[in-house]
Amino acid sequence: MNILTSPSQVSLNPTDIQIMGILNVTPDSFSDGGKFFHLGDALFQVEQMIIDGASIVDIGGESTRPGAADVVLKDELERTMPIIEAIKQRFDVAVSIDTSKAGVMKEAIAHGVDLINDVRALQNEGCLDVVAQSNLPVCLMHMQGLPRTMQTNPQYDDVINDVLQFFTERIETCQRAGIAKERLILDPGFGFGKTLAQNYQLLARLNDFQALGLPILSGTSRKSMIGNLLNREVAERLTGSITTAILAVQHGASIIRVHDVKETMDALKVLSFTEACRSDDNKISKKG
Ligand code: 9MG
Repeated sequence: MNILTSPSQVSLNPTDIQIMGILNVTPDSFSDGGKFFHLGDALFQVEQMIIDGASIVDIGGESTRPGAADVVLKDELERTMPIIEAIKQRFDVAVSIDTSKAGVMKEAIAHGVDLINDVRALQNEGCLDVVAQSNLPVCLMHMQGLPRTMQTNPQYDDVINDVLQFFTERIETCQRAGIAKERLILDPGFGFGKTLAQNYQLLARLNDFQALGLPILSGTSRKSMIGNLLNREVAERLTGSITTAILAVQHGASIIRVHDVKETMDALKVLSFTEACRSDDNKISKKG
């Protein structure tokens, strides 16, 4: 495994491990209380994430936490475009737009983003066409229901098979729309219409999705699947977040979406060095 730290493009090679740092620019962002909503604060946070090892910064102007209300196009554009522009002017980092709106995707592409991250997997009107007209990679996330109600009573015949089927259908739909399979990234959508046990089943069997031959993105950072298991408030979920990030990489994920970049990077370095030492071939130079 190879931890990428400073490419300005997203790697779609599953042996390259990348940290995607989260920058929510929503006033009600669940784990940072919206404190990075001001441009200067947001840029400071981005710079720190890059120093700490993020190779992708994910910008989201719509809260997707359970129960969140919808945001209109104009508000989402006003929240996200200035920060995308400012990051692109100042930093050499890949920028991802977290949106499900075709209008936001279109503007973000015009502003030079490097990745589309859609928690609705391009199912909203116009999204397939906008992405097909670009050459960008796109993350297709699985969600059952919609953020407002998704945690009410999630139902699956078999969560692994159902998510696999969903991905198979979305991959085919994307290809038919003119989006090459090689541009796709898959994400099981931890916390998006799943019970606690279903989330951990997905984590334990993340490898099953490798059968589809695409990179896997995992986002568990500070989520309820950690809080509810450990009985921890959002501010106390760091250990659980790092543990699930490392498990996800061990189970096949290559892009890890996190709030705590520095701590996750430390854990990844430990994992990577351990893996490198698996074959004792005297190529390892670190002492201690
Ligand atoms: C925007 N967003 C919130 N959680 C996410 C997750 O788990 N994956 C992806 N791709 N996006 C997410």
